[in-house]
Amino acid sequence: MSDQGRPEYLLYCFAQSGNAYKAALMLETLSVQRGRQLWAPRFVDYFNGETRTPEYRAINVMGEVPVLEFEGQRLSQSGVILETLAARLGAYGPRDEAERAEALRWLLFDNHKFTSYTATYRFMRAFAKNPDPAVLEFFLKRCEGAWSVLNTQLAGRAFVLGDHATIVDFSLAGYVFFDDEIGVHWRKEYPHIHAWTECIRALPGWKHPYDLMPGHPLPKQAG
Ligand SMILES: N[C@@H](CCC(=O)N[C@@H](CS)C(=O)NCC(=O)O)C(=O)O
Repeated sequence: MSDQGRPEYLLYCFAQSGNAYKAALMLETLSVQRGRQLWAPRFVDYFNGETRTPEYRAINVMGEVPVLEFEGQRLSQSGVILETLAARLGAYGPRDEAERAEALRWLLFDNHKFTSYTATYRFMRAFAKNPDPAVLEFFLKRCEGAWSVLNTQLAGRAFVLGDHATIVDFSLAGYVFFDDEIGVHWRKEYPHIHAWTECIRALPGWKHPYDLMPGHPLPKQAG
């Protein structure tokens, strides 16, 4: 808690954002483990265009969620947020230099391929009106490539870097609990990803994104 009794971290987020979920879940598990609420959500009305407003661009020039606010600072990019939280809170960070390089390797893979393709595919499938089937098919193929890579890495490991959860797990887990909206059956098609999602679910404080961040369900569209 801050001196004013507010949680130390304010996370700009909304329920449908897997990128925000990465930080929200890390903060929530640490809140439960430490017996004090470390973070509070600040709802961003993405579906009504808030991230495109000049006011929001003044908060984050990239116009994206998540943003983490603490001690008068603001950070964006989930990978930077996770890495900063790990250093500040002394949890889920890499244990040595070799693991630091490995963590960065997986964070870059996640941001370039795993989350980015999965998030785009899920957005088109779950939220876009009349998505082009050829575009959907293109993104599904890219997703399948990325999902196969992670499935292979997870064979014989509870978590991505080994037997302990790290920021890499929170990063890669941004969208995996939206499996119904993605239309993927982890247990049947990617069994090691399925086993890993069970390990993440078992972390004390785990919640589904829709139960952790504000804004679900979306209001029904008029007309
Ligand atoms: N690489 C960024 C991706 C962030 C991102 O794409 N956020 C989405 C919500 S999940 C967003 O705010 N999109 C708004 C936009 O692109 O206009 C991160 O890891 O934080």
